[in-house]
Amino acid sequence: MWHDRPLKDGYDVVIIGGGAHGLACAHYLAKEHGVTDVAVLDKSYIGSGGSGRNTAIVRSNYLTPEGVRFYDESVKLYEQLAAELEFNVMFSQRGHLTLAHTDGAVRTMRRRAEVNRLQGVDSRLVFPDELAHICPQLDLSEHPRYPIMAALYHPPGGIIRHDAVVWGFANHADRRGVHIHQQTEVTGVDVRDGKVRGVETSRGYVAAETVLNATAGWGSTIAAMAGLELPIATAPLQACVTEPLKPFLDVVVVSGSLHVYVSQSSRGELVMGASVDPFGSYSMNSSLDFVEGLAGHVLELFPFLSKVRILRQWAGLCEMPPDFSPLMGFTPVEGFLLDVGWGTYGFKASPICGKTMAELIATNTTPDLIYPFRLSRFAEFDLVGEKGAASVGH
Ligand code: PYC
Repeated sequence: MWHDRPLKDGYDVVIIGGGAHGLACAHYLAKEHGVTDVAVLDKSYIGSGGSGRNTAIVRSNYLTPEGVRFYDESVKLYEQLAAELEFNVMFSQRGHLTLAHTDGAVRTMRRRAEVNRLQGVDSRLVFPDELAHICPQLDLSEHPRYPIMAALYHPPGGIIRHDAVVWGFANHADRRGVHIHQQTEVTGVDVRDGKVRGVETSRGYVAAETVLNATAGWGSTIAAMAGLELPIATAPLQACVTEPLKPFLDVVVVSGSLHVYVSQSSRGELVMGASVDPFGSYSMNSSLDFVEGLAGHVLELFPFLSKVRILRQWAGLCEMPPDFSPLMGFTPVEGFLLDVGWGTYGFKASPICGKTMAELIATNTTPDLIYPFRLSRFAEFDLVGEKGAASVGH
């Protein structure tokens, strides 16, 4: 799928982070702009960070017009990705339900539905009579502690095979001459006279005109190496899967009030997660507290799952900016660029991040689509408040 090549002592572009974002950027740089003197560096194996740890949900039913437009372009790229990468990424647009259990949540879903519609995104409010057809497995009775009052229904949303996305981008970037260096940790960023000059790595110094920080969890750590303090905090996000079950759930179900999201993978496992851990940390340990809390909430939605066993659990790292929108683009350090701060939204944005960051690098201009996510928005009091589109509370 990709080669081990010698690490050169310099590249035009160094991308830190061999996840879906970094590899997508390398792919689009090479494919659409002919920029191939590119190295993607990862301190572990590619896809070992957020790209391999997320719950593979793709959607564009966000709250702000800026967010909806951006994630919608990502969904469109995902729709063509298997053909573009000649690799089955198993994108299943099975529909996405965000349940509302309170009057306040119904109001938020109504607002999201309106914003989505105005941006041309298929998304609408549905009530229990229709929900009974879309997802008959849900407990729609009055018995749960928080009965389901309505839901935001987003038919184009769904799930994808996240590893396949990473491998497909890596394969195509490699075919066009990009160097992918695994087990190559960046330990320093060389900045002189306000401009980036290269990076220190566990395998030696690498010079570069442009350095893109495309890491998840360590975005602020890498930025600090370039002398930048970012307004983001890192917290673990845990997830788990059950033993495989016969297919019964063909829609993604999310409840922000119950802090839970559930989908059924092509292997039959239920893939489930909750909110980020309630403390800042770089730990990727799993906890019993998480599965206990999650199981309680899942059983409020699907009581018949009470005998199902958890097969495995894991954690990843999320970096949360105060407005829950990412940090993309230029920084005060010339040549040092950001694609970080994805909170719990990172994986679903991978193709459009790669495409827009590649355009920014090749043209030295910020594409309109990502202008709202510039770092300077904090100093300019121009935030993009996207917390209301989070799948779960934070
Ligand atoms: O935003 O869809 C989402 C999501 C699901 C799990 C974490 N984030």
